[in-house]
Amino acid sequence: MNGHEAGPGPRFALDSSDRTFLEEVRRKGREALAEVAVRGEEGRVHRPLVEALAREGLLQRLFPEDPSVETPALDLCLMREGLARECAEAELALALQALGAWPIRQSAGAEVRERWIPEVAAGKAVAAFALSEPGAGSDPAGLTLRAERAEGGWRLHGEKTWISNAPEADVYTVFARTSEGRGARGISAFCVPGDSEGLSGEPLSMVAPHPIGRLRFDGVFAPDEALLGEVDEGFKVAMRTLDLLRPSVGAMAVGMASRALDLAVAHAREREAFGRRIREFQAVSHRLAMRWTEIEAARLLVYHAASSYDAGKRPNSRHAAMAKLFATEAAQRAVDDAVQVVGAAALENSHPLSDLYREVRAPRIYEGTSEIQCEILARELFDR
Ligand code: COS
Repeated sequence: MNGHEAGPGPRFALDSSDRTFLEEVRRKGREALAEVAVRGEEGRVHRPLVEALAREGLLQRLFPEDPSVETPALDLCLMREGLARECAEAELALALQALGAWPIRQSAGAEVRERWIPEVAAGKAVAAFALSEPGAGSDPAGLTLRAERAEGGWRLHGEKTWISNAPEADVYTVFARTSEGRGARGISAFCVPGDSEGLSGEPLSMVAPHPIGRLRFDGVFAPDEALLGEVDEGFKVAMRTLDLLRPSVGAMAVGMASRALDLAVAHAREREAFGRRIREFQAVSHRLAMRWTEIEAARLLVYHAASSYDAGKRPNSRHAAMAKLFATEAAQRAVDDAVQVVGAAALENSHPLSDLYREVRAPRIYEGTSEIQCEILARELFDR
């Protein structure tokens, strides 16, 4: 540590315990998780990796044993940033446990919560968040999977698609229509075990390897206790989940972009063309300087969104939207420019930049497209 870092540090920066945690996560990603990750099957849930996340103590940090203690948003962001830089598969597996199980931890009754959360935190149960449908992604208020009243509970009929960890997850948070004609005000959330009778599905193959699939509900029974929160209040369960998760998508984007920048800088330092190192061409060095600045700006927005969430700000939609929007768009530019600097070698499938190039595209779409983040911000900008 140099003299500048020994003091309290600048006001808008991580404190030393956060920085230490980030470094520790990176080390775990590099040393313990990467070697487990390579043994996974592309596009499928990798259970040994989920268990390894628990062995390394990361999942437990997201699900504190005391249910009255909130999931720490900044810790989630630091984990996603650190893992995205070192081991993308581990990052994704961790994020999906948070996304799928947080609504259960937050909104289930004690029995359902205690049935699932300890197993999710121990990496023994895999969780998933089932909101999107073939006809409702950006506008989940239009979802049509319906839950009909039945003796002792509900019966679910319909389809979900682009559900990460489906169809292999052990437990799903499922959003279903309980009142017709009421849009966002007629949706309820349910906790549905993956082995429920009438639940089936198949995996989908995407641009980047990602465990994701479709689900079909043919009269799946959900008992009354499976309801998460109140009847017709499920849309808010979804939005509260996204308030926590969206900054962390930004954090993952920061991690990816930082890795891309590292690779481009290392290349530009060594690579020679026209009799000199290519870093000496300003078209290269200034381009990377711009991307570095954007990554740092994204990082600050992410830390700010997460810290304001941890400070109790609800809803945190403005900060969450800004962090996700800016960081995912900046990451796309960073990865694209890194590919441009490294050139054809970056497009060989064995090059880490080719993986990043495929992986960086989806975060601008899932958990709310960039346009949806702008819509959230525009409404607040004009209505406040
Ligand atoms: N926290 C708590 N409640 C919230 C909330 C939040 N962050 N955001 C909205 N709500 C509440 C509103 O207060 C409103 O409650 P009342 O019925 O009591 O008035 C209700 O939810 C409906 O809100 P709104 O009218 O704003 O809903 P819209 O249908 O207009 O949708 C957006 C708003 C566009 C923001 C929403 O549809 C969205 O986020 N879309 C993207 C979804 C997404 O991420 N899809 C990807 C799938 S998940 S991988």
